[in-house]
Amino acid sequence: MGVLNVTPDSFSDGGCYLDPVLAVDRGLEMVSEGADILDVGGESTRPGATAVSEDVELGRVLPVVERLAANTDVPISIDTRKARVARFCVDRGTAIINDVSGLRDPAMVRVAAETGASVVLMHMRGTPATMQRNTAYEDVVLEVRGYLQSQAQAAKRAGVREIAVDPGLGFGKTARQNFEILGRLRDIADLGYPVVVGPSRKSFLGTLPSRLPVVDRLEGTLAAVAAAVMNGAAIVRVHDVPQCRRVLEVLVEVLEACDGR
Ligand code: HH2
Repeated sequence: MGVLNVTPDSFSDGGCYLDPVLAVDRGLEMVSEGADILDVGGESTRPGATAVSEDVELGRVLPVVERLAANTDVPISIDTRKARVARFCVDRGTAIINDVSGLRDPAMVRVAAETGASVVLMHMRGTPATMQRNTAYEDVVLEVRGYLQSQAQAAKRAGVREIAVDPGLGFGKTARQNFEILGRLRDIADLGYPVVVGPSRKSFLGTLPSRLPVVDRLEGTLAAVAAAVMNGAAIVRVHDVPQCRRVLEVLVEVLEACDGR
């Protein structure tokens, strides 16, 4: 899943693709680099980010979603917490709703159920503005797992057809908790839903002794991707598509070579 942030303030690519023409070019470039899904977002959800209005978000994403849907067969995903934004995008060709607030809003559940859109359901505590204030968990993996299970079951009951779950790396978790989630991802994959992970360039990858800035987090991202896939992840959300693709090709060989043993 290639990340396309149409925002001025995303933590690693903010301001790069605010012009819809540049955004669409970047999306098609990621397709040519091997992305199987394009995830378009119009609101940064980095820690401390302030929410944007529905109209601002729609103004950013709709022209991009429309043009991408007309120019590629790769499924488009809309990264939004707002039911109205999701509805407009699905009406214009988006196949997947990526909701970092985990379908907390009943209106979002209705949009997914009524339109038949697939959903990525992610765990986050609070909101992006507050999430890093409360990172105390008794067992982070079990708590995230329990939340994803109950939200997914409720969504199924409400008629949502296809659900993937995401533990929400960096959303209300300490660096160590993010590493623990990656290491114990199998416990979440055991729920039976495809698991999505989004480690790409995140700050927990820069908290190691080497203290790396965003531009130097590619190798850490790829290490996190490898750990996640070996532990059951089905979809990885990344900015650096060709590098990730090459890592995935090797991982697939490793997994296939052991198949059935
Ligand atoms: N992370 C971000 C945004 N959306 N969606 C899912 N399903 N999983 C994630 O881990 C995830 C996500 C944050 O990363 P990014 O889009 O690069 O930054 P920003 O929120 O600043 O736009």
